[in-house]
Amino acid sequence: MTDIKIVHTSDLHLGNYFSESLFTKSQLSKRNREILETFIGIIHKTKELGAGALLITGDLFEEDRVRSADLHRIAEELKSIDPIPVFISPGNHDYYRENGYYDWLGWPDNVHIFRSRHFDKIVLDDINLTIYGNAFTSPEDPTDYLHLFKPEHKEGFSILMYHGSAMMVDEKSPYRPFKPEMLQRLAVDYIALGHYHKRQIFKNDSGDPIASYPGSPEPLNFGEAHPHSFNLVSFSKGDVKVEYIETGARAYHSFNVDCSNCSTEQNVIKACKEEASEASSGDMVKFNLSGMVDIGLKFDIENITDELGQVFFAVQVFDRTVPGYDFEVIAEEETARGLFVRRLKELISEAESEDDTLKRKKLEDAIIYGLQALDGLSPERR
Ligand SMILES: [Mn+2]
Repeated sequence: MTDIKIVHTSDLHLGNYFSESLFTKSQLSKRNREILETFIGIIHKTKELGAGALLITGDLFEEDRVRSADLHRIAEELKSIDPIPVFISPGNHDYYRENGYYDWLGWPDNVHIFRSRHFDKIVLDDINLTIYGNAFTSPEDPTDYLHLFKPEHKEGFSILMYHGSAMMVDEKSPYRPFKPEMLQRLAVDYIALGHYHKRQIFKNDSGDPIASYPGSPEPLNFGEAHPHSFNLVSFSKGDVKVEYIETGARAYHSFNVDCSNCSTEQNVIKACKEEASEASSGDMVKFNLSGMVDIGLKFDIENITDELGQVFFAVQVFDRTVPGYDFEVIAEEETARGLFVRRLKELISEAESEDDTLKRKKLEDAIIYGLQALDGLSPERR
């Protein structure tokens, strides 16, 4: 069998919503243009790397939000790598529906779209490769189609394209859940997965890769601070190798900043910058301010966000600092404050002995809210 390579990507979510509290309108459209450029970069890379096919395992588009001009651009770029074939298995965000964009007549001849929830098979004779795939045809579908999969190729390498949720524990999912153990029973050389945004490789009992989520090439929120890439999969004589090719125009970061020693906004900004030294100026950065600060000290979060916004692409700041009350000292007072703190401390130790973390946290919040109220300050929700 001749050796072949394929490029595998998924979960671009072109036209993504993004967090409106983080991005301005123009940043939001800029981010979507960047995702488009990253996708086009992957198309070009497919040719440069000498790959025999480009596989896109779902969630290429975010619902109906793809712009018509972008569809034309994508079609043009995909056509530019003809005769390299391109396969798309629609996911839950871009599920196949009649007369939708996947039925658009503008797709070039080298693009094949799977349109049924039942598996179809395409044989590429020239490179001796068989590709199986199916499509989401509704936004949710809890069926495990892998149990119904019956490969019937005779020679060459074989790939199954599948958008679904690998469930490590016994949980339910509306997005085609399956057990990872299932993967090595499928009698294909590689299962190209899609749906999860964090890249992952599954290996068989002998330690060889059999399946992979390439992950989203561009991060879409603060939960996606992990690395981003697409897969270059090489097949040679029964050997499968999965390589990550790094992508990602910008990254997300979250930092906890201890503000115990801060008494001015300038102190806070400096502490934030120090904490975020690993972030680049083009990145999205979230700061959680923590620690005990002087009673009555209230930072102007808007001002801090503004100043840090000059340093990074987009910034969010959350004030989780707490007033630095000394509960031991206050508990000794023969005042309403003293009585309040003594009573709350009793309740907190009760919650501790009951091992009720949630109750304890609520009481710890209550003691601070109560003291702020007793001190004539307006309690701030933590
Ligand atoms: Mn999905």
